[in-house]
Amino acid sequence: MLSAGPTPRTRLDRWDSVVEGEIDQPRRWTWEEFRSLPVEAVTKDIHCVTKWSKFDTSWTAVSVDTLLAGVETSAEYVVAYCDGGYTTNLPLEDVIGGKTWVAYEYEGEPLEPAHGGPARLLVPHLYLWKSAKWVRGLELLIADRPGFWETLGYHNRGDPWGEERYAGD
Ligand SMILES: Nc1nc2c(c(=O)[nH]1)N[C@H]1C(S)=C(S)[C@@H](COP(=O)(O)O)O[C@H]1N2
Ligand SMILES: [Mo]
Repeated sequence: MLSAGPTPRTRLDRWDSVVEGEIDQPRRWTWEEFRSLPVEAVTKDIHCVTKWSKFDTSWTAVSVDTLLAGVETSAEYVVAYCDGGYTTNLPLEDVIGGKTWVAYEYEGEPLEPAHGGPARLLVPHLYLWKSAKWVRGLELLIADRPGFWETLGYHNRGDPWGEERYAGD
C-alpha cells in the first residue's frame, strides 16, 4: 500500500510544521523557517512491509532531534499527522537519538508530491508506513494512540528486523 488517499498539495506559503501536545509551548516553523534549520545528508536503506527494500536511498533532512531540541516532556509517544489526514504513531524513543528525520529532498531533488513532498517523515529503521508523507506535525503524547494503519491491523511498532508486520507478529 503506497498512499491511503489522493496526493494533497499544500502551497508552501501555507505550509508549516508543528510540534505540540505534551510540551509547554507548541513549536511552529513556516516553510522558510523549516528550510533554514540545520540539515543532514542521510543515506539509508528503506523497507516496505510488502517485502521490498530499497538500498542506499539518499535524503536531505532535518533531524527530529533538531525539532525537539531542549523540549522537556513527559510524553513517551508521538503521533505524526499529515495533510490528507494520515497518521502514524511511534514511541518517542524511535524518533529521537538520530534515527528519524523530516526529509524534503530525495536524491538531491525536491521531494515529489507523490512521495510526500514538500516534506515527509523518514524513519528508516521501521517499516515504511511509519515514514509519513506530507507530514505537518508531531503530537507528543503520554498514552499511545495507534495511527491509520496501526488501527487497521498493522503492527504497532513495525520493526523490519523483527518482521513486525501485523498486530500479533
Ligand atoms: N501521509 C501518508 N503517508 C504515508 C502513506 C499514506 O498513505 N499517507 N503510506 C505509507 C506507506 S504504507 C508506504 S509503503 C509509504 C510509501 O512511500 P512512497 O510512496 O514514497 O513509496 O508511505 C507511507 N506514508
Ligand atoms: Mo506500505
